[in-house]
Amino acid sequence: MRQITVTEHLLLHQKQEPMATGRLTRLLNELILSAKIISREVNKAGLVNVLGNTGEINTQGEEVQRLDEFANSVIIHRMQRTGMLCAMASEEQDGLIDIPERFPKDEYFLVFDPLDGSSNIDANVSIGTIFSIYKTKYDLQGQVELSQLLQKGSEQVAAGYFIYGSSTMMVYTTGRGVDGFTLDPGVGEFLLSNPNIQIPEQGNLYSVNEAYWHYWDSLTQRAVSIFKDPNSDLGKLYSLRYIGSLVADFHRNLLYGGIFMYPIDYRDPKKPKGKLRLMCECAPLAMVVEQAGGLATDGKNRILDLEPNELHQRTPLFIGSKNDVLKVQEIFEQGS
Ligand code: P6P
Repeated sequence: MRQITVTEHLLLHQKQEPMATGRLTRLLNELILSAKIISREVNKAGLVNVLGNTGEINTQGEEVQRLDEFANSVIIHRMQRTGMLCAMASEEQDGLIDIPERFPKDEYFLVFDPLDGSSNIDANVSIGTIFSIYKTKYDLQGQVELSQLLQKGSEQVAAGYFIYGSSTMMVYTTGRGVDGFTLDPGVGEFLLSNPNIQIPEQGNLYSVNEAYWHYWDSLTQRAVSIFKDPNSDLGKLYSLRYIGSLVADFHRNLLYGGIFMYPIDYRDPKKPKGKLRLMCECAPLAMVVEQAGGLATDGKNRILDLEPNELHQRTPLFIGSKNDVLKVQEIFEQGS
């Protein structure tokens, strides 16, 4: 079968969009180049002493790994030159990333997590880049304000991730289904490998860090317990799979079926809404999973309906196969 490259796929989709101007295609192509550069470094990380901590602390108070910094700077460097963006925001940086005056601007806003799961870099566990693209609604003359950019996930025009694992893959959606591409390092192209991904309606995997059991409220404990109760009405036995790398856990569940949960826990009073960030992690993955037939909630509310009030707003996350997420929602609704 003739292999379709992601660039061809983007152009095909662009032709099918009557209003398409090619700007989003240009933006995604630049992101793809960034991911190829990051993939090259991730895949040789163990060899060129790129590993190890810089000793710096990022906006989330986490140790910044050299590859984190590298990925962040590659994306910023390449994307600011596209002329398609009015601003960017990175999980690694506190505030907005402005586009320098010397570059043209346009109406798109890119939010990204440059290298999620980076604490696993030294152990060669799969890690990923998550991206989310919005169109701004305001005439952006001059300095863009954050308030003009904070939009709920349902407003995304594109979202997806790159996963750097046994192979490097890109999974993305522009609202017309979800497709997966695998990088052929020999030719340096992402080739269509998983067309029209559909997540199984019910899985048999649940992903959660059970070490936090005693920091969860009783409803959360009940929601997690359902997946290991042989007498539950889920009707099947589940396995626990948790890598501690969101993109890797999400990607496996997307393909095999299952639910990933990162509930609110009461360990850290500074994180009353849980650990994961709404705009650069949860909303893009929620768009992907919904386009693949799954669901994503904060336990009660659809992730894509949550209105962000701040850039690094956190949210609890229950995401994956429709029936599994609905089961959790049923438990939370019973308890409210
Ligand atoms: P915990 C990685 O730091 C990350 O943000 C996600 O990739 C991952 O799902 C989560 O944190 C793991 O968190 O608390 O289980 O170690």
